[in-house]
Amino acid sequence: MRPTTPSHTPTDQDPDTPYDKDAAGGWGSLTGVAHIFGEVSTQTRALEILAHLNKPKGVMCSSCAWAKPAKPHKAEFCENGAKATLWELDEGRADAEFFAAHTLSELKTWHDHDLEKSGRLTTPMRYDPAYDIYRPVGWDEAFADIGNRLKALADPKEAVFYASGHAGLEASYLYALFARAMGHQNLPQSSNMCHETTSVNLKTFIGTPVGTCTLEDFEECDAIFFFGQNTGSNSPRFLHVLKDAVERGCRIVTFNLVRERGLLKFVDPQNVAQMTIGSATTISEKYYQVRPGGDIAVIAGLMKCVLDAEASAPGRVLDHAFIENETSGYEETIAALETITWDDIETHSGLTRAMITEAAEIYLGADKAIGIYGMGMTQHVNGWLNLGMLCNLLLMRGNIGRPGTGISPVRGHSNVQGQRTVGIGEKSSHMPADKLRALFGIEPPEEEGLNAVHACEGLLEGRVKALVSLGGNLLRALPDSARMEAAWPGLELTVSIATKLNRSHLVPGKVGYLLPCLGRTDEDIQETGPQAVSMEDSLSHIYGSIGSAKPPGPEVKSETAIIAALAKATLPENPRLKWEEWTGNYDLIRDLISETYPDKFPRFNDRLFQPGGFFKGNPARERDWQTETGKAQFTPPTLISALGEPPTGKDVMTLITLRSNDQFNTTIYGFSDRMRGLKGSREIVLINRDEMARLGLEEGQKVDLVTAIDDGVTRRVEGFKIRAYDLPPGCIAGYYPELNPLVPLGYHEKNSQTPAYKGTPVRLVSTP
Ligand SMILES: Nc1nc2c(c(=O)[nH]1)N[C@H]1C(S)=C(S)[C@@H](COP(=O)(O)OP(=O)(O)OC[C@H]3O[C@@H](n4cnc5c(=O)[nH]c(N)nc54)[C@H](O)[C@@H]3O)O[C@H]1N2
Ligand SMILES: Nc1nc2c(c(=O)[nH]1)N[C@H]1C(S)=C(S)[C@@H](COP(=O)(O)OP(=O)(O)OC[C@H]3O[C@@H](n4cnc5c(=O)[nH]c(N)nc54)[C@H](O)[C@@H]3O)O[C@H]1N2
Ligand code: SF4
Ligand SMILES: [Mo]
Repeated sequence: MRPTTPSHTPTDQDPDTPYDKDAAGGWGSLTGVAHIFGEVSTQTRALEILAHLNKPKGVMCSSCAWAKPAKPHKAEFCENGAKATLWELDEGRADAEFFAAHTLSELKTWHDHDLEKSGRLTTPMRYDPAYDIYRPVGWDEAFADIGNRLKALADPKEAVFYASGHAGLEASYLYALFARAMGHQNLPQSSNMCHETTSVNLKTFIGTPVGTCTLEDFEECDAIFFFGQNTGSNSPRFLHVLKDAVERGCRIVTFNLVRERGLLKFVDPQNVAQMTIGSATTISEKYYQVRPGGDIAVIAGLMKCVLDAEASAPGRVLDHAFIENETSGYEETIAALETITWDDIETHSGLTRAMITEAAEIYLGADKAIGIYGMGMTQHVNGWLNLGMLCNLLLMRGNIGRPGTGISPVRGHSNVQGQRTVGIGEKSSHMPADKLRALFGIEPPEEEGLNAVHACEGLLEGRVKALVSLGGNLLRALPDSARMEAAWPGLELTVSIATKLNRSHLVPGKVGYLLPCLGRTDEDIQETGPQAVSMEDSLSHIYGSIGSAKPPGPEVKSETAIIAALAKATLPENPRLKWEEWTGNYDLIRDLISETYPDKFPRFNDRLFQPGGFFKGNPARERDWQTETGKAQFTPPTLISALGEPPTGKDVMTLITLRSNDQFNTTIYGFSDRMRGLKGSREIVLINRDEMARLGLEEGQKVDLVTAIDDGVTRRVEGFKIRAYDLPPGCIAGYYPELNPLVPLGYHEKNSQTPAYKGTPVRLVSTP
């Protein structure tokens, strides 16, 4: 697949001032925001809306899922939050006139950046295959036709309802209810490509699908261990928490392939002294450039050091009482650990024993430690063992379920965790059957539904016929994206509910609808007046959010209203499914959420605007282990690497796909990866200089990348430029979503099917 080039010339927009050259935050982040002001014309109220971002009764940032503190700063947002907000407040319009002027074939030649930059969607559209354009359609006609087509499916299980983690809890609950009332739970979500490794495996290990930490833990911990999470780009306000922790003496150790700026040093844009005098806070006291998939080996080494320390000071290092009373599998785990040699550890981690011992000393010196991780751990074939090992390390010293300790996966989309909490998921446990029966008289499906990878397999095999998408850009986000794009037009029906145009909308099914919705910043007025929506953050706190911007057009409807109308048009009459009433008053939906999930959402409406959000609770935090054994589970290290197919042959490299701070997933704001000192084209391959010399490659040379997995499919992307970069040997890096055609659909985490976006074997082929 040949990449599309942007229709404009990417420029250098982010001159860092000299004193924060090497730090994240600071003036650099402010110029990043200014650049978005230049790119999209935004409503004059933009600054006022930003001033209330992430504050009670303001808008909750629609970008990442980081926590919103009870006592916010004056400006409680980061560069990315501002970008996402301004991008949504865009005054440009992709309206009926826009669509009349461009065929989908033409729009397919546009860059992702330019598609979204065409502005907010304003009118419901239906694809006209005769002219290859989208044409306006009335809402009533659209709802009726979609409803009829969903009803006409031979089996409701031929429908798939995808959700990206944006939409609020209210719309998400109705979506999950709609699917089950229709008779399926094919509810894949963006987390299937993200933290599904967490949802499935943490549940097995410690009995909770989410992290155990709250903000208070970060105020008490003595050490934080980071594995494969890029705070500076992906959850920037978390840097303030880390800075405060470092300043009170907490020690931070990071394992990452790339020397990511935010985790090295940080200039606080809220701190006048740091901004003007320019002393940046060192975040990671130790930073180790581990090899891809090398975290199992690293943690095996750390665990060995813990055992050595225990041998020197028996009874003083391990938390014996905790291991005895609260865990199972310890002996088997230690037995497996003992078969691993330091040679294996050094080879697979790329670090020396001395380095790992030095890091272990920090772990041993901490009474309370926290383990943090992100996609560097989850997006691997053996991501399950990455998480198993991190749990092992923490459990050895009782570092879960005590204040100041815990395991903390940093989640992505602003409401990705919450959508799962209110039923978006393929399992019956996501929306309890007894509640569905009692509240609505619905007999829900028992058969497990399809996750993202299984839905794609179903689509390739012709079992999946209709796809509804609540946000997102599935065709760009999925693995094997070129192969999936070829299969997509075989769908009988596609329905996309979206704010902005993206590549997925350009590949409709035989019947294709594009329905414009309000974003979170937009005012949402229904029959009973202005409505709030709500979301859950990475640390399991739930908040209300009220939009106040003028909607992009009179026809644009809220996500809640669109889903309710689709459900009403599809389902048989049932007086207990009060779609219209619920649309008129979202408080009623929150009451239903309380009734369906009484443990997590008691008095939901009363607590909607509690400063800092309300905590939904976490059993592992209380040492209530809801696992099969009723105990926290140690996991024997039966493998030494998280890679599925370690590179064989001299020319095979492990590909990791990265995101820049100038993108939010498939939304490309611009072409500057300021934090990594890269700018201009995104069609680049990063590789270290020794590997360049070994493979006979030169800076700027163009190469094709070909997947080195032999499953009968050729996967190739063409014309990517070589760029020297500080990476461990044996690996190359490039950007998501440009490189997604290379990742095979079947190459995924073993238990959860999370694609192995961080560990795909590929060959570089020089092109003339
Ligand atoms: N600006 C911005 N913010 C975002 C997003 C965005 O696209 N842009 N996306 C949001 C979403 S949906 C998500 S899920 C999160 C993702 O946020 P993160 O979890 O931080 O995910 P990535 O940036 O994909 O990769 C994380 C890091 O893993 C490292 N890494 C790769 N392989 C390995 C490995 O084998 N071991 C170790 N130790 N490290 C490795 C990479 O160098 C990278 O720094 O961010 C959210 N926030
Ligand atoms: N190679 C590779 N692939 C990856 C990853 C990787 O690290 N490497 N990361 C994976 C991860 S972590 C994730 S989460 C997925 C993300 O996959 P998705 O969630 O599917 O993708 P996004 O890019 O977040 O979706 C962007 C689109 O959402 C729509 N949108 C924005 N705001 C709203 C809103 O308020 N409402 C509605 N209805 N629509 C809205 C807009 O139309 C926009 O174009 O990608 C995955 N893919
Ligand atoms: S850290 Fe995340 S939630 Fe907070 S303002 Fe930045 S992007 Fe938004
Ligand atoms: Mo994600």
